[in-house]
Amino acid sequence: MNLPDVQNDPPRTESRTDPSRVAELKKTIEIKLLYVVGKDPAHASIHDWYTATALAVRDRIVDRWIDTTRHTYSQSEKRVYYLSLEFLIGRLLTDSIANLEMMPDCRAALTELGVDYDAVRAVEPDAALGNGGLGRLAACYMESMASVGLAGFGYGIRYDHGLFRQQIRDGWQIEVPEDWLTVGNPWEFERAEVTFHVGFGGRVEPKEAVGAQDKSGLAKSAPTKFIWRPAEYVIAIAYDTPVVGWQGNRINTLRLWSARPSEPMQFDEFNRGLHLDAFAEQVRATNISRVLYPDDSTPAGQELRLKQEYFFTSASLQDMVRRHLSQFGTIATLPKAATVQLNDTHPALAVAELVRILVDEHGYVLSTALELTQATIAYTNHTLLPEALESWPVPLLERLLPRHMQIIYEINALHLAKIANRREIPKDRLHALSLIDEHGGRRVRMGHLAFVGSKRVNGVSGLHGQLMRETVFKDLNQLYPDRITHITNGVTFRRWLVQCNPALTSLINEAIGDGWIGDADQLKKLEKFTSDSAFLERFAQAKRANKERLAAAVARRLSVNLDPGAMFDVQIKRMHEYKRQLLNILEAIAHYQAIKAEPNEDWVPRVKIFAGKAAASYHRAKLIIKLINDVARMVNNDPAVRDKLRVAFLPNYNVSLAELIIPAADLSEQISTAGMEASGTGNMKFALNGALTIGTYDGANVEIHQHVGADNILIFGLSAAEVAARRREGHDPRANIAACPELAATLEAVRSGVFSPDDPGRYAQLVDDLTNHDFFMLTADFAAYAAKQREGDDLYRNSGDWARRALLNTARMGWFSSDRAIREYASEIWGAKPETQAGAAE
Ligand code: 26Q
Repeated sequence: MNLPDVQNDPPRTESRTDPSRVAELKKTIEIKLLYVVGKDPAHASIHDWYTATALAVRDRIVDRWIDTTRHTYSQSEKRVYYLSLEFLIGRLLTDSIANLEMMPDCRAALTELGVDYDAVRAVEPDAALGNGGLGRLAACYMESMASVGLAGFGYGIRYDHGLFRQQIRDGWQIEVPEDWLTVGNPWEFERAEVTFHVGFGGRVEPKEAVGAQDKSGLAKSAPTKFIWRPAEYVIAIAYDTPVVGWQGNRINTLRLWSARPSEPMQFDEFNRGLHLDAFAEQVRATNISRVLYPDDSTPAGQELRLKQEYFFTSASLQDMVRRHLSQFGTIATLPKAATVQLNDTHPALAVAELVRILVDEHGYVLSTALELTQATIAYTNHTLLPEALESWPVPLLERLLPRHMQIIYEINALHLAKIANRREIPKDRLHALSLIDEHGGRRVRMGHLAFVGSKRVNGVSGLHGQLMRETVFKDLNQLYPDRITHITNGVTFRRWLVQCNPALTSLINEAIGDGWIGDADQLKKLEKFTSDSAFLERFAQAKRANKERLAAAVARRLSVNLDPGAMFDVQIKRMHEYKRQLLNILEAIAHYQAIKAEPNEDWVPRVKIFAGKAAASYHRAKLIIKLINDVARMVNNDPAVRDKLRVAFLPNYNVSLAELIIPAADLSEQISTAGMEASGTGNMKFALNGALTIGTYDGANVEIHQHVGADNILIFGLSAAEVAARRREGHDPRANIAACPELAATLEAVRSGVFSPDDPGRYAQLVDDLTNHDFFMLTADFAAYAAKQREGDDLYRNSGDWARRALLNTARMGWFSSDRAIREYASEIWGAKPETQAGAAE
């Protein structure tokens, strides 16, 4: 292998240990174990060691954290508030240690204590405070804001219970409550002094009548002032978690709110013998932060969900306003000093709440308040699926948030008044532009509210931004033509390569140095190794080692043996019809039948790996999990195909499982119906780790195709425009099935119960729906998909060439770093300046 001289410096990241630092760390861990955990080393459990290690690492974070806070104050840095109901963080120990570049020291210190770091790491529960892509994106963005040097503040809810744990019993999904806090959370700091009252219900009273607005926009004497008298209050209490940026240069804060009752327990009721009633109020309050809603993309529409949304939005804005006033003394400068990013519409009430604070508490007239709000807030949309667009019944809002409902009406009036002077907008578009949906029961459209209250509205990939303009926000885009933009998602390479794939990371560091970890474009330097067969061999070996690691885990958990020499073909994500796990498993069945028909052909061995959770009430998605497991049982027990095809469904998909699976993938399945996946972020993690993508021209697959090059990705199927055209003109699944005998045979096998002999009718309805409706166009894409899979086999046969394409994927994925995405947000939306990393890297 030919390595250029300059890049031969030993990489800093997985560098050698420093004996004095190791000794110091060892001492701190011992002290934490003894005095905080209260255990003697001889009797400490692995979990005790984990807590002691986390606390020792945390000590090294806290000083820098305080420095960061001071710096933000003294430099008057623009603050970026990222409001999200979900932060899908995963584990924090390796994340913190790796970003502080303490990994070798930490391993050594524990080894000297007779403890294995990997065992310690593995007992940390995942912080699963999110459902999927949107929540994980928030976590990646928090890490990148700290890494590129932005004063980012995350705000969300500290759920007692994160996303449910998934068990598979007899092939079916079972949901089990998740309990991440019962073992204690060493990363959080309770801020008992940081509390806010959040009101609900009650009435709105006129306060005083006053005159007209003066020049400053302050309402010296506006028509009438109102005051909201809530019927009840809930207290929000802050819990802070430090967010460690790359090399620890900056430590930002993730502030999560927990709900507490504002009224003490009712002693009079208790004394009257009403023991349970006495606690009812308290239970009602604390329920707000009890559990994450597990519906990915289908709003549950329950009152408690709306309460969660307002609870954390109100507490966060109160905290922001308090901080701003204490530093600057006037709210008028808020948009200059702060910006609020709404992660989807879940915090969209921020628009009405900020207007309310400005009008009711600071005396602004509504139009000026709205202008200040629009200059402060921005909104990211993550989905165009009609069933995922949030809206709330007007009567519910009137009851729970009467003042906000009033303000929403007033914002709507100002907004619709704009149409009067716009001749090009037909007056019959009023109903489409209105914040209130009048079709069958009046509802507030949260997407419209967020749009109207924001300076910018962004999609999460180029295609998604375009579709926003053409579909859901078509009318609003006409009225506010410069508001919609797009910022293609990114992922943090520190977690999704450095931490999860040490084998590949050290190979990369050896080849090009480790500058790429803070500057992802440098991965480009790997391109010159595509003609270096020794390097390609080592690249393939790293992949092989990761596959062996995964195979060992699968053997332990599922008692299924996977051949690391086979192609690992992976689809891991939430279970959703538009993501088309069904297309994947049907093609696997067709392939299985082909192998059985021609057992002596030279088949490329494949392992099909699935993982993902279904929303508890999403029966179709749960049935597809069952089908995958039914197929797995049959295929894995069929001696005729044994070494050619295996199917495995890995239970309880979460961030930690993704970190194990992604580095081991050869082929990444990104096969959504075109136009339906806003971006995807798993697609980026796989390509970064040297998997080839098989995918539709959808979401960020479009941009991955542009970056890695057409030869290094397998694109198939209808485009978004073609899907739309078929939907308009009528789609004929029967014709597609008739034209593809393999598909017809596959569907017939599934329908007739070949895979469900215990219940032959189990899949009859499923197949019937595909034959008659096929909303997600599986039958339209099936033949193209199957052909692409065989093309993939042919590429895989030439292992050296496969490694070359895989390396090109890694080398060309730099643009998909969340550092790039965050810098785009900073310059195009937030008006914030990332601190240059001066003095950071020596
Ligand atoms: C809304 C109301 C009530 C209950 C639940 C919800 C809810 C919860 C989660 C609605 C939507 C979500 C999650 C959406 C999501 O994850 N979208 C994904 O966002 C990713 C990051 O931008 C994209 O990459 C994915 O394409 C998109 O599907």
